[in-house]
Amino acid sequence: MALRFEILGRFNRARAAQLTLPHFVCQTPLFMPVGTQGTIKGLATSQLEEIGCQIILGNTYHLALRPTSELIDELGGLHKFMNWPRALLTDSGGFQMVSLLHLADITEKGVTFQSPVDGKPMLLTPEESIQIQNRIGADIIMALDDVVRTTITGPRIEEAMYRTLRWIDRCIAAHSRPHEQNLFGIVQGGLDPVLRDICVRGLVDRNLPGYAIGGLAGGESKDSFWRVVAQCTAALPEDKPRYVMGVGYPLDIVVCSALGADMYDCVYPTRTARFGTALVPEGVLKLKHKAMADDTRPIDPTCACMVCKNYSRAYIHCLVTKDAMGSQLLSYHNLYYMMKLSRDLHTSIVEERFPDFLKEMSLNGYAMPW
Ligand code: PRF
Ligand code: ZN
Repeated sequence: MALRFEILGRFNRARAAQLTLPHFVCQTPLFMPVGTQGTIKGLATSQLEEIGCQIILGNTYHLALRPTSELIDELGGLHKFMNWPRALLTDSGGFQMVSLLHLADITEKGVTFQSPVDGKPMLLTPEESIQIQNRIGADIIMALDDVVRTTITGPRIEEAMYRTLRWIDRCIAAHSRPHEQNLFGIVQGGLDPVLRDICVRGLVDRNLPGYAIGGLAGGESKDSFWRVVAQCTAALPEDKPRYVMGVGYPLDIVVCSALGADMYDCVYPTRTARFGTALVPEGVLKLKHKAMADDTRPIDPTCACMVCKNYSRAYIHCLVTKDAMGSQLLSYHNLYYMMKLSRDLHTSIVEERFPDFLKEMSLNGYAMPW
């Protein structure tokens, strides 16, 4: 195991912890921005440090195609290649193929797909996914899982859950750097509590350094989503980090943290920035709106970020859709917002003020589900 997880405070099921990884000591709950080709679109790694990012996500699938994991390995690993001194996590690649390439096909061997480079059929096995992730060198690597949409029903959900359990053993056997990299297992099982329970138990038996809850944020109702998270966090070990994959919206992160989850990742803050939307305490602010054209206020007058200290809504309105700087400034602010949200969650739990934090958030106009 290459991590330490120390719980610093709790409120009911919520916890605030210190997660010590090979490259960085992180505070949880934490949000991980998503990079694809070894970059968070539009931001330099020095800016990510300035914003307070502790750990960022890289995608095995994208990195394996270009520049290839062999080259990253030769050049000293992804940390060095992208000049990021803090923690990194790589996803196993299967989910990206299934969600990006509808041509992907899953068999017991692995995930087969057509190469977007030359159209040739390719196969990603659990062993290869781990070998690639070992070469890339992230602090946390993810098991290859069989992901199906939560909105489908029937035997395919059960097949995918059992296959994910069979694949975890192939992943564990293939992992060559357990003292430098942490392999997390992924709980699947759709919205079925019986299948989720079997999957949690199966993974917990393998005594992994951390666990992810997968297969969510795919169009299911909030109620079903929260129910699965609540069930999984209640059954996963107290002393290991819990990561809800592909989540999410600020409110989802608050709710999942209240339910005992610790880690999150989502393209939302940076993707929505590229569409001209800023995250603010009241929800969202659309910078494309014509009301912004002569608005001299910062995006969020209560925000201490470089963008809010230096630029007006009017200026960003003018840039948005016309110059890359518009989406860069918005991505900077949005990630700063997510980092502040993570920090506020952490400190309010440690300082036993979590209920006050929830109340303040609802006063800002967020409708809470309780
Ligand atoms: N599995 C993997 N990556 C993911 C997910 C998953 O279930 C999700 C949730 N839909 C986001 N990213 N490997
Ligand atoms: Zn700001």
